[in-house]
Amino acid sequence: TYTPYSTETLPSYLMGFAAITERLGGAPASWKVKEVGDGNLNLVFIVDGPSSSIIVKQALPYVRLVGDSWPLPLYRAFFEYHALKRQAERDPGAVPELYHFDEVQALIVMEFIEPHSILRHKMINGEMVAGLADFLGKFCARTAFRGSELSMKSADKKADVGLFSGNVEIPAITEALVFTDPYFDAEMNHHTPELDPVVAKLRSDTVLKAQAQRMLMKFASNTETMVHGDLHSGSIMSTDTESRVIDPEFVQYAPMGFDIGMMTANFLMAYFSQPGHRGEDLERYQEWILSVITDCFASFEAEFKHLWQTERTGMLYPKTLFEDQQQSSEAACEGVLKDIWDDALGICGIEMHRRTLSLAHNADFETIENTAVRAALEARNLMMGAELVLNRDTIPNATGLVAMAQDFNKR
Ligand code: SR1
Ligand code: MG
Repeated sequence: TYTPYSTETLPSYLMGFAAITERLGGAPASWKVKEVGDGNLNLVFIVDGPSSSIIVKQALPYVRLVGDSWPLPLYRAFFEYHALKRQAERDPGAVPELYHFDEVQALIVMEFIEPHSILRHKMINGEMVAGLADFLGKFCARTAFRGSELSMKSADKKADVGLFSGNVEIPAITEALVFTDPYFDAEMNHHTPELDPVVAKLRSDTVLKAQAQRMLMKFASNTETMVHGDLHSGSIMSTDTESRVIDPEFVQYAPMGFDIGMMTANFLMAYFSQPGHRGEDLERYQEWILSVITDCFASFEAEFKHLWQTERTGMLYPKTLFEDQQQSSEAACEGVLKDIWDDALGICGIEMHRRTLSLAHNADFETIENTAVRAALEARNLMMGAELVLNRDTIPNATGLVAMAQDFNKR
């Protein structure tokens, strides 16, 4: 039966697995166990042995952030495990290596990624990460392309959509918390009090709400590819030169623009929140964040086009239709990229709203203690989010997107 482990009880569970014992080295009594979960849902342990360290992630049967009044199925660990396996195949080296999965205990043992730390904390501290945009653009492009029928056999893709459709409650969190709750006075919502007038304006905008629901309809029913589903700066770990993606328990099949759109929103929130965190190097650091956004889209586009040319083996846009027509194939690829861009901007705007108005906020803004300062920065974020949801068709490219951010940053 399922038992949530503690720092005291975990070693006796782990010592039952020879490969784990060998990996950690030494006697179980010498292992040091820390619980470090700072996310909203799970237990996360670091186990240090004389030879190496590992991560043990165990799902709890409820939402940790809220408590046992909000039950959540343990089966999400099964989907996270399968997501990690697929991401490792689609972008080798991008995610932690898997060592062990226990479905009954809803528990995954995996690589301890060190000396990396959570990107969100690095950005709040004003630290730059070389190669970040290139890595993330490629990760989004490779997982989007290789998880779709541009690459996969149609039968395999459909079987996988079937497998992941067994996950209901986790997408339901996104459907409510991301796409719906920000736009009305939902029970678990909260926002900085000084934002009241801006929030009232957003919630009275029926065109905005209709657009958000239109994006929800796509998210819930469009199974283009397997997305990470929660790709924000808390799901990325970095050193100054190297990055990895973690934590895909919100995996589902969804539009190809979802991950890059959500990630961009989190970079924009890092950007808008910076005046609350730093003084003299503010402009330089904000410019770096914007360069991550433009470079990320450039890397995404280049990699997607490369995969289009070299790995288009699925039933979508088959080479038989385009083989002697290089130009029409390129035009078709541009069309797909245009749809991804449009979806990414829509998701981006909605994510900017939900992290300021719904249940789960970002440390980028939350750690700004002066609420008047915080609200002024959050207002820029909210208004730009609305502009993205309402008028994304007027933004031609990432240069236009960051120019818009610079404009809102002056308001
Ligand atoms: C109740 S879960 C709240 C949020 O935490 C996760 O990290 C997801 O972002 C989810 O929306
Ligand atoms: Mg998470």
